[in-house]
Amino acid sequence: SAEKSYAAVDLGASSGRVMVGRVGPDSLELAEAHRFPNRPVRVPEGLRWDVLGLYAGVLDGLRAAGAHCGGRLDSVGIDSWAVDYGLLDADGALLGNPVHYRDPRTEGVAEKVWATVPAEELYAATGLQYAPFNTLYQLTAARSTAQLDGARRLLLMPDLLTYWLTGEQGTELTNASTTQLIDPRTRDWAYDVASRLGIDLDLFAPLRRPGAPAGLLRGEVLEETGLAGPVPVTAVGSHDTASAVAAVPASGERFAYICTGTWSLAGLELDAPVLTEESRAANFTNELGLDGTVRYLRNIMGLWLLQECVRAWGDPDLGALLLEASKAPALRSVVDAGDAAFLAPGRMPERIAEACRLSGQPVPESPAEVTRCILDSLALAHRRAVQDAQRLAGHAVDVVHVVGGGTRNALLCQLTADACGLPVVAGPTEAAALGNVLVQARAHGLVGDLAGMRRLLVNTQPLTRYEPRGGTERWHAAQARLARD
Ligand code: LFR
Repeated sequence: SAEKSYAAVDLGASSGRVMVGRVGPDSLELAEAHRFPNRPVRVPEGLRWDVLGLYAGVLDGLRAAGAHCGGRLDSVGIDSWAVDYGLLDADGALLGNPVHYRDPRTEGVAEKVWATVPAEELYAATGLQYAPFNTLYQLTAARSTAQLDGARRLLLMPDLLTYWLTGEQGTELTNASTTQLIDPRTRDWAYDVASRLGIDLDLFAPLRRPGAPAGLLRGEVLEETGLAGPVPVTAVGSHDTASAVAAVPASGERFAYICTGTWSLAGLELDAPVLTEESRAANFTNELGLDGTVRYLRNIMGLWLLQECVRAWGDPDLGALLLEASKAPALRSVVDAGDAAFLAPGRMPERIAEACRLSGQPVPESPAEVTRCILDSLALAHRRAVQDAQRLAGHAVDVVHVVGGGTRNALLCQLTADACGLPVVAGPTEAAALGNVLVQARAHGLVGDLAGMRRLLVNTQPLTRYEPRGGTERWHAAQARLARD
């Protein structure tokens, strides 16, 4: 038939899922085949990913995906969070457990890097915002460790899983752009930066672009999943945010997006990077997207703040909590949701209370009050990112698209519309999986360019619109409470 079935493996910081996308010339349907928890593990040497557990989840998911479509899949694509990697020895065996980007090993490392390549030069050459976990800093933190010394290959998370599935190695470009070792103008390695910092680019497998073939599922994988071969694996925008932005159901160019989930990634899609000093000071990043696009955005802590509180409170009912939060007084206290001080896990309600106290605001007490403080703070950070991005890139917008897990949070969507003073179009929730599926479909000739992919989304996916309710000056005033130079 004209309809094809694609499996999208989408790995997030707290759960992984395997979705089946059925795509026809005018149709697009997504179904969840399998979902599994992703639990980081703290061992004596630090915070690590359970990569074997993830791979087992991927295999279970592919089996479930096959069962959905009579054992036949037209292709498989993998995306995950960015920056993290596994190291392989000369025999191709994994060396140790991949380090979690929230592991504290990168504390104080950036200053050492900047002593060799000043922060201004680093930004001009790579366009990446400062985040302690950028692969560049992770590799510097790992310098002279037995593991890195013994490594002959570095594979980013989705590329590592692809390697295990197919036996083929590559470095997918959209995710490579989060290493801080890529030049966003040439879309190739930042050779000069790497050599000055003593980072051996031969560790990386050759670059591959979204849509490129990434091998066939190995015989053993077919056996274990019950799939009928051959099943090609296709490189997608393997950075989850690249896939999610590809699935922003925008028409035209005057839009901002916010990819919500553990993180909020808020910004613009541009055709060229913005590498000015002003942009660096505002901590905007230039990650690479599909078809020569640039994801010009800022990382905001996102629903991580709430997830960590909910964990500390012993997992109360989220629906009830959000309902109460919607009735709590608005904008009573806010925190800077962009602050890297919230990066590490643990004691989140106390850390938020502390931030309110330090900025001279009322301290939220009940879970509902803390939740309201978090959502107001996120909406405020969304507003700031959307406004700053427009100014810094000279690119105006009239709508904000919210995609990802946060679309289920109606209060967050409404507050974001209010704060931005712009309509919010919320959906799709599974944007990363949809972007993943659409890039596979495109590689197999089923859909056209990025605009064509987006038209298909607009015509097939349920979207919810939130109008701003006025009162943007209150958000402006709240921002002033946080302002520091
Ligand atoms: C979102 C995301 C962000 C990246 C962060 C860490 O899932 O991929 O884009 O900055 O995780 O990898």
